[in-house]
Amino acid sequence: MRHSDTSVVTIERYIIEQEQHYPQATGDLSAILYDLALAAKMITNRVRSAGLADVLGETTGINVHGETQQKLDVLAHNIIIKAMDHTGRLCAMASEESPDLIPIPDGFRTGKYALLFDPLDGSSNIDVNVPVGTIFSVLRKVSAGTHGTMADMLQPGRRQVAAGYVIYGSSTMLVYTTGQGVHGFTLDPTLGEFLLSHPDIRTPLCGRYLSVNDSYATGWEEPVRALMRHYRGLEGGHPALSVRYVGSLVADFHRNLLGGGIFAYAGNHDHPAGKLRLLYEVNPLAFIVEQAGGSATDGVQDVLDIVPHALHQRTPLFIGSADDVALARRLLGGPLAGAGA
Ligand code: AHM
Ligand code: MG
Repeated sequence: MRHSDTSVVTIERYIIEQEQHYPQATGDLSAILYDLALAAKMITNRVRSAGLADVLGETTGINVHGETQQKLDVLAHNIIIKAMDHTGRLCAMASEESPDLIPIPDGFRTGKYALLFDPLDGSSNIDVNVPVGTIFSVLRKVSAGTHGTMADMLQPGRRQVAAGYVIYGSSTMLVYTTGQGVHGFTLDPTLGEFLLSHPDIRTPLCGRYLSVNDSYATGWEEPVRALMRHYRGLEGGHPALSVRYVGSLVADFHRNLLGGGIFAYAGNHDHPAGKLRLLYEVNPLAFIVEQAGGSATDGVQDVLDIVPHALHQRTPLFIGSADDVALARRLLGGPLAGAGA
C-alpha cells in the first residue's frame, strides 16, 4: 500500500500492511516485530533516564525503590526476554548477554522462529551519553521437535527472515527489513508510537564517510592498511572519505546507511576475527544494508554466506555502500583469513 508524504502510519499498521503481501502468512512474524517494537519503547525509557539513575543512587547500587540496580545492558536483555518468551512464536532465543541458548520456559507454547539479539550494543558509551542500540535477527526454526536447538541459531545470515535495529539517539528509531526493503520508524514520545519516517531506505552507491578505529592500524595486515589509504584518497584515485567513528556500531551504521559510507572493523594479528559478533551484530546489519542496496564482506566472502559454527562467533566486517565494499573485496580477497572464531 502506498502512503503520501504526509500520511501518519504507525509501525503496527505498516507491519500489518506488509504482511498482506504474503497470503500464506500466519501473522507470527508480524507479531514478533511488533513485540520487539514494544520492548524498544521500554528500553528507551530506561536509556533516557540512565543519567538520572546515576544521580538517584548508582553509587549504592540501590535505586529509589530499594531495588538493586542492574546494568542497562542486562536490563535490556531481560526486557526483551520478558516481551518475547511467552508469545508462542519463538522456539528459542540467543543474546550477547547470555553464553548459551535461551530456551522458552516450560509452560509456554513454542513457535516456528528463533530470535537472536544484542540487547544494548555499545553500552560502554552510555556513561558519556552517546547513542546505543539494540540489534535483532529472526530465523526460521529448522530443527525437529518443539524446542529450538543450536541448529536453529547457526544458520547463515542469508536465511534471516527479518532483521533490524533500534537506535537510542536524539530520537529513538527502529529500522527493519523482512526482505522487502528497509523501513525506518521514529518514536513519537508524546504518542508512545513508532511512526513511519523513513520509507524504503536506499543507501548511496558511493560513501561519504569512513568509520574505522585507526588505533588498531599497527595490527592490520598490509592489504587492510592499503584499503584504508584508498578510502582516505591517498592511493588509487578513490575520493577521500570523511572519517566519522562514534564507536557505537548502530550509530555508525545508521549514519552511513542514510548518508553513504563504509564501516570497517578488521581483524588484526592478535584477533584475526576482529571484535564484532556474526549472529546478532553483523548478520542483521548485513541483511539490512543489502536490502538498502549496499553490501557487507568479511574480506573474503559476503558475511551473509558465512556458515556459523558458534553462537558468539566473531568476524571481520566491511559494510556499507556497494562501491566501497567492492573495493574492500578487490583489495582484501585472499590475503586476509576468512571469518574466525
Ligand atoms: P559491545 O557489544 O561490547 O558493546 O561492543 C561492540 C561495540 C560496537 O558498538 C562498536 O562498533 C565497537 O564495539 C567499537 O569497538 P572499538 O572500541 O574496539 O573501536
Ligand atoms: Mg554488542
